[in-house]
Amino acid sequence: MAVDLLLGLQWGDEGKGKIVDVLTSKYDIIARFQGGPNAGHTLVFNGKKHVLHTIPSGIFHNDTANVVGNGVVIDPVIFKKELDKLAEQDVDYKVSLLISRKAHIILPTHRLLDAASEASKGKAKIGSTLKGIGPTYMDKTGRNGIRVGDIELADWKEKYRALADKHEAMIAFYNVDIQYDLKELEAEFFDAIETLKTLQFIDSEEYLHQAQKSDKSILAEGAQGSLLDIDFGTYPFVTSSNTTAAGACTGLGIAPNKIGEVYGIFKAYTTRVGSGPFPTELFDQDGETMAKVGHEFGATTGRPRRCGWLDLVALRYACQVNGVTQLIMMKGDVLSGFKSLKVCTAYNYKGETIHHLPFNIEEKNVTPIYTEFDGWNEDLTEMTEASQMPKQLNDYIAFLEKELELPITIVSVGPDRKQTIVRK
Ligand code: 2SA
Ligand code: MG
Repeated sequence: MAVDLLLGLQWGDEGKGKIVDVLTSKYDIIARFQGGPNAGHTLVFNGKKHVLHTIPSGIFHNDTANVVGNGVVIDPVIFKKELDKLAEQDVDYKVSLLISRKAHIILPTHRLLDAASEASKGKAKIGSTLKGIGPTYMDKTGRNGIRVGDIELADWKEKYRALADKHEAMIAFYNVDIQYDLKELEAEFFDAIETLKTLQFIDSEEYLHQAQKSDKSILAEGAQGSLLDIDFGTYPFVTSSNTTAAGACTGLGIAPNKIGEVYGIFKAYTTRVGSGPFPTELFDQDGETMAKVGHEFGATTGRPRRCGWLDLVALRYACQVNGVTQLIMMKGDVLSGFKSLKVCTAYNYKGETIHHLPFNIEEKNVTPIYTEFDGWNEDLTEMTEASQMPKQLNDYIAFLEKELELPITIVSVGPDRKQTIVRK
């Protein structure tokens, strides 16, 4: 059976967690393929909010297996905290949570290196989540990393020491003011490693291969968004993994010809957290309204998210890179009450109209060209059927479908599982 993918098409926070949770009943296995505790996947059900960082969003369903793939980076300390939260809600993760031996481990010094690197950049900082993501992937591609499978081996602490010592020298090299007590951080780290060891480690590519052979249904869950992809995003203001469809192949060991549906999720407007270009960003009342009504704060760091109009140039690009087969539109409810809505359909790039994402989308090069739409006043949050949706919303959706040449099959009208309209 083919493996379906679910990916964010913007700069993250599109609502992947909610949709994975909604779709989970259709799947036997949910598998995360990249990123780590920089992600914040928010799920709301039974009136309660749950935020997951590293653990796949299928964990609240009893019959679903949840795989943390080889492409993921794991911080044992944060992972342990996530497990504690799940235990508080009586989620029995011991059976359903499976971790790839090939996933890399975030060390305390990776986090410190992230902080030192950001501090050294001053105003040019990436605005990372400070979770050690960049330095951990650097050690992975530099062939120095420590993997989950290593902690089962007798000599792994020697390897750890050598790497941590090297990191300390690198931190000193940055020559920035970072205070830390490594002994204390290590005590917490090694304690969390013991917790990690109580979980099921697997050779996840083999597990997923066998699952495919026995016709199990698998959904690969992305983190962050396509415009944060290390290759295709707004480099260098990106994360350090492939967030796009190809990342599911390398991050889980799934062959490209085994991919089925590619669900692409986007917000009805755009948000971004951290630094970097954002052509349709708003600095006015409209942007403030989106932030306020949409509760646009980072689910991991609490940072306010920047808001702006929907950018179809960027969205089209993301659909192409990912091979999206169907679209899911989130947070349409946040736009209720706007007199008019704008959608960016092209850029004025150095005086020329273009429809593709150029190498450099810095503000000084790019001015968005907008199409304007009438807004709607109806509250969407109680709607459950497509037939209840206001005409202006239908017009907005029809325009997006035409421009993107893809169907919008699900419209989400609130954070709760129940606030989900299936269109076709
Ligand atoms: P990092 O930490 O090295 O991956 O940061 C690099 C850039 O990637 C952005 N990034 C994110 N953007 C949106 N959402 C993310 N997850 C959290 C959330 C973020 C939060 O769900 O809200 O709580 O702040 C996420 N993770 C990484 C980051 O802002 C940098 O621009
Ligand atoms: Mg998020």
